[in-house]
Amino acid sequence: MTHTMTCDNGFEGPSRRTFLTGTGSILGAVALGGLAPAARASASIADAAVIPALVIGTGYGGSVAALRLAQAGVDVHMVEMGMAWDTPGADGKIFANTTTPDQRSFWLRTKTKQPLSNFLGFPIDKAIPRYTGVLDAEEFAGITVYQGRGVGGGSLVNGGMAVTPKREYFGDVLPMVNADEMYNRYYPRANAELGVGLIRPEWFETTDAYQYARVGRKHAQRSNFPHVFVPTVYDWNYMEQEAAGTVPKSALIGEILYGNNYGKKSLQQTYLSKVRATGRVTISPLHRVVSVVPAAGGYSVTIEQLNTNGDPIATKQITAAKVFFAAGSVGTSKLLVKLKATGALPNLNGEVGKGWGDNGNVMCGRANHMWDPTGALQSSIPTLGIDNWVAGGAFAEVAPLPTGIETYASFYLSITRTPNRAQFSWNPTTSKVDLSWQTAWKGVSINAAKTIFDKINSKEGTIYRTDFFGAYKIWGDHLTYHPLGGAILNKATDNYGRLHGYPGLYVIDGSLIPGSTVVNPFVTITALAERNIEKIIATDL
Ligand code: FAE
Repeated sequence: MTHTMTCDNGFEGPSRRTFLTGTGSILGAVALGGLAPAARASASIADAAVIPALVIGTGYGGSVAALRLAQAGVDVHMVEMGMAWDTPGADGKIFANTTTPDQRSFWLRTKTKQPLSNFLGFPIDKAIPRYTGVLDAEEFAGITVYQGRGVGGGSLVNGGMAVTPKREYFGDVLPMVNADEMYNRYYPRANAELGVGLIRPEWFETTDAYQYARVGRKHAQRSNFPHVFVPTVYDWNYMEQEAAGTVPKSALIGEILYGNNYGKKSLQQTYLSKVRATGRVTISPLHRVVSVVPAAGGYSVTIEQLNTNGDPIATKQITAAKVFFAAGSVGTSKLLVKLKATGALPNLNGEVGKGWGDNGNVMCGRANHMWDPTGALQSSIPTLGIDNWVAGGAFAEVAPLPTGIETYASFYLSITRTPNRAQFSWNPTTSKVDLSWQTAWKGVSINAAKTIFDKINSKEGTIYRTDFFGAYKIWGDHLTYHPLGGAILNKATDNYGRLHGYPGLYVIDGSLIPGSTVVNPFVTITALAERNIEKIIATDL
């Protein structure tokens, strides 16, 4: 594998970030005042509105669809169940720090559910007020699926790792899509629009903030694993200024999981800022689509307006000629499965709800020797990955543990090759959508990750940390950050996301992708959306 420093078609990267967190007492982070340059929310959609195009969700797929439709002259309404995230809280900041979660941090929970639930053996989750916060830890029987909630979708909370899969693996990701078109046209377009860039190598080698990544690289090298620098959408110049103390800090004070107040180019700074500039798009935050049924003029869509307690405060019925499902893999799949089963869209085919995967996510930590400190200062944006995809089916991101103290730990999120795929189905007893994922299925991913970390531990004379996910639990095997699938391209839809059985209904998000992107998914979701919307605009409008 290449040790490439280029981003396009380059490598795949490791995974996403994430981590940690803790309580203010354990982790000493700080916060400065100031606001992110967030986009403004627009007026909310009117009851009985009749519109040409409705986009459900404001993540990657939804933002691409809205921008290209608006540029083609179509008026678009975007409906988003989460908040606008354009107004600072009492502390002068829009988003809470990862180390000090508060009501802004979680979607409708009274206790945090942090991906890394323990530290030094102690549980670190804490009580918070119920609120329409930015990170949803959505629980299914066998897995917790983390997702962003708000205008910008997953881009609000994700690690910003912007990775294009290596071309030789693209056939494993989207075998039904022409790779030449993707690599010549749509991946470059997505990378350019998202503002993807690489860390300056000289800075990487010298800054305290990436000591943890340099230690991770050294251990990988000593076990003969190739490493790669992973492109991100964080503004690297800004991070260097953070280190120099000339701008308010974000990545360097551990902001990430509950939003970055500065530095990260979320969709609000990229696609959605262009969306607003068209003047053709309205965004309704705190509005949740609950039904779509055929009607004269297209589709009748029922939308609930929510308060910040998550309760419906109004119901709106609108008519849209075209409806784009961009509610994310879980959101879109749940809607379609429910609408098919309850008779709203009975002609959706039997593929709806199928082919869901977790991108093989699994996390672990290693305990380093005292002579290998990983640093008290750790940038929250990962930028280094270890590649053992060909030999072991694992790609591991060297992730931060930005606790503010020296932990002597290396922490990793691995993306692994796994054959396991689950199905969403309607449960008439609970009137909810279930997911058939089983926790034991993560065993394949653990074994893949072990091809890297057993070898490194053996070479370094080190052991796994057992204090991050519960008492004596090595593997973070209970979650995913990368839900993919549920309305697979060319199965539930045609080859461009048109839902079978219903002209004018489209899927344009991560639910089109059959369970794995081999690397972090959002660049592929964006590029596929660019491909599909171009065809739809050319032929259906
Ligand atoms: P998504 O971005 O999830 O947007 C869907 C939107 O629809 C959300 O804003 C929902 O609130 C909204 N919605 C859902 N249901 C409804 C409804 N019924 N009515 C109205 N609105 C609704 O979808 N990926 C990477 O490539 N690199 C990373 O470093 C990375 N790190 C991550 C870290 C975390 C903590 C998490 C949670 C995810 C991370 N991801 C990362 C995954 C990435 O964010 C995710 O694949 C994309 O956001 C999915 O894009 P979609 O457009 O499919």
